[in-house]
Amino acid sequence: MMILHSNATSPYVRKVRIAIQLLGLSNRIEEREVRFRDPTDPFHQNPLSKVPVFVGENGSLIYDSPVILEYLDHLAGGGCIIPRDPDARFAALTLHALCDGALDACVLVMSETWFRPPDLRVESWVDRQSGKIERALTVLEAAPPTLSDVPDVGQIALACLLGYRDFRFDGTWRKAHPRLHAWHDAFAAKVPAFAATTPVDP
Ligand SMILES: N[C@@H](CCC(=O)N[C@@H](CS)C(=O)NCC(=O)O)C(=O)O
Repeated sequence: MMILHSNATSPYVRKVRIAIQLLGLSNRIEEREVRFRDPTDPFHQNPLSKVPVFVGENGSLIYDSPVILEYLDHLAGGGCIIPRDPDARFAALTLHALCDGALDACVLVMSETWFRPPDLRVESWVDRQSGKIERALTVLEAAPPTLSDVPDVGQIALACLLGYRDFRFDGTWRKAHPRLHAWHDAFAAKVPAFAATTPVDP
């Protein structure tokens, strides 16, 4: 049995959980919720102490989420969520990188409130990160990706980015981004794993 070291609120883990279901791999992978503060939790085998962490077929340790998605695609035979055609492939990978970059900025914004007392927060830093998120959403709103039969890694990442904006930022993106709103709803209707992985605070 392969293992996904997991967390119910992480958007990066959510990408992996959606991919597992899309690729029909659920019965080969056991999910284990990590205990971040427990130094003996096996996910710390990733020296960065970040989830997701995956243990592959031969016991190999695999991270971070883009690499895990590539491994899952390989397990499923290849060319499923990472297209083989070069144009489609690099479009999907670039969309994936854009959405992950926007997610990184979201997590940095949240970290200001999670880890810093109010008098030590740096507004200019939050504004800088918020600018990245806003510019990414503007570009995506101008041309949302066409939803493919089996969503690729870029589309999975976009759905998880929008889901994270709902979860941690009160869904404020929806009003100014009607095309992304429609895209999000179409993705949710097409991919049951999206609703099944809706994040919840413990
Ligand atoms: N680039 C990584 C990012 C993973 C990441 O930032 N995970 C967060 C949870 S959302 C985490 O584990 N944070 C704990 C920490 O940074 O100490 C990926 O794509 O897997």
